[in-house]
Amino acid sequence: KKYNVAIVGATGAVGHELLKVLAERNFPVGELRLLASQRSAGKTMEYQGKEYTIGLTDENAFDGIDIALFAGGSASTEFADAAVKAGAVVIDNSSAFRLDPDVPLVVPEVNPEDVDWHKGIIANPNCSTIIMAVALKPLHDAARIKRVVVSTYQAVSGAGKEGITELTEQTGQVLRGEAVNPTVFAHPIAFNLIPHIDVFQEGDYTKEEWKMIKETRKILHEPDMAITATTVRVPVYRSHSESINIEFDQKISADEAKKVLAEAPGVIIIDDIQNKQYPMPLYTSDKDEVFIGRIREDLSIEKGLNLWVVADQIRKGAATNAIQIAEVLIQRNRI
Ligand code: 11C
Repeated sequence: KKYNVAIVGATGAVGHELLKVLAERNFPVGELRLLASQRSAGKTMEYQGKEYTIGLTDENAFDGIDIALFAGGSASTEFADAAVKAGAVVIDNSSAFRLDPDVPLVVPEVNPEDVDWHKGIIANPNCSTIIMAVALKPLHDAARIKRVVVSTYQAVSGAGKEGITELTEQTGQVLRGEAVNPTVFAHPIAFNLIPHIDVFQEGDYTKEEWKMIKETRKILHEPDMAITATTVRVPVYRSHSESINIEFDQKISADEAKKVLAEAPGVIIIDDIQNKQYPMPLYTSDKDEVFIGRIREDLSIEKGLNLWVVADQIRKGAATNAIQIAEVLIQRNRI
């Protein structure tokens, strides 16, 4: 069976990646409809050697569509309901519905069964949340997590194509001794780190930090799990990195953790310190897995681990996860 697929926001960084991943995974696409805002409607994009003209996203754009992949942004609040009314299942990469109790928030390696209770919309979590959840779930099953302390090192492409352009331009400007003019980020990002992603909210945490806390609790079905986060933008093009400290209820050694993670779905361990092997964003990009290394016991507490986790946030953190959700929907007969 084939499915008619719409991509809303096809021209952005996530939209491009959605198209790439659909093709790579040989997703059973029937009709493909590429949609965007007025600014991009009428332009063309290619999929499997065929040219597609981008249509305008509006209420009537979803007739006959089975799966509507929303790349993110304000289109979701504006048009997700219209897509559902037209009979499509929406897989939404924006933050609009993630914490809605009527909307499943799904990472297929972690909580695939949550797609079963969807009412038309399934939310794709925030990129840094997805990456962390894939690493936490197998360890939580093995030794019950008590508390998580995470610090992120997030690539500029998390802010879209404009983030990449800003880093490139500023790097050139700094090297030529010219002044830089930040527009995407609050401060210069070239040769700098910015401990501020998205807006500041309750308790002086950023929205990105709250996403990591609240979304992880929902995905793991642990509404009270103690999680604290510091999210930082770094001058890296692609792949988010995370330093994760975990305290457990039960003792788990580094060796046991390595065994558990080696068998976990969607995880690749790179942890060979003798040969200086550990995950790095330069080498994890354009890949679908979550890479974990520097797996070691936290010697300051009795039952703790430290991990270094890296993954391509546009792939596993967005496009790949969304398409995996569509695959799970098909496997579980929920479409
Ligand atoms: C970033 N995590 O790296 C953000 C981008 O909630 O899907 C993704 C925003 C979201 O800037």
